Amino acid sequence: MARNTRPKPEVAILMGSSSDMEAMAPASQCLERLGIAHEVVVTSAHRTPERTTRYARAARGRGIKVLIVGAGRAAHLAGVVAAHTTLPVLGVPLASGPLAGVDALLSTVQMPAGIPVATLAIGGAENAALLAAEILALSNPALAGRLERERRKRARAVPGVVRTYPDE
Ligand code: RP5
Repeated sequence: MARNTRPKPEVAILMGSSSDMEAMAPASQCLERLGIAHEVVVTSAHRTPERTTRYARAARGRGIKVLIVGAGRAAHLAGVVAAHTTLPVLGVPLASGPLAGVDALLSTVQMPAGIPVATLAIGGAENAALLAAEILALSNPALAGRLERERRKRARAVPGVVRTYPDE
């Protein structure tokens, strides 16, 4: 019988609704580029509160090391997840309502002392993935090397002087 050699996910990307999928896709794409095993889960703090709680409580035992949590509007998903685990929780406020993400930003960033949520920019899914990778790279030198290479690639894409006047 073939053994399942698929690596266990180290990062979980959670979001409150299927409608968040597009905004959170850059997180998954970035983790894939860096070769980090992860899973993407839709679970809601208010529509499926028991499932969300179960997931957060089981995460550490399943080998998850960092949780990226995106939600829009009155975004309490990251805070609820953080309440049930001491794994690092990276919150991504999403622009999904008439307040364009400012509501989600304030809900995510203003956690009372004791239950931390490290909050990214509105729509900051890619940076959340990079930050998760940096956390994992603390104990993974090969990944640290891949992150260095990613930085150099981004630096090469910045052109420097693009115009002089008068021309030579
Ligand atoms: C939040 O409410 C979700 O994270 C989503 O951003 C927003 C709207 O959800 P839907 O009504 O589109 O499912 O819970």
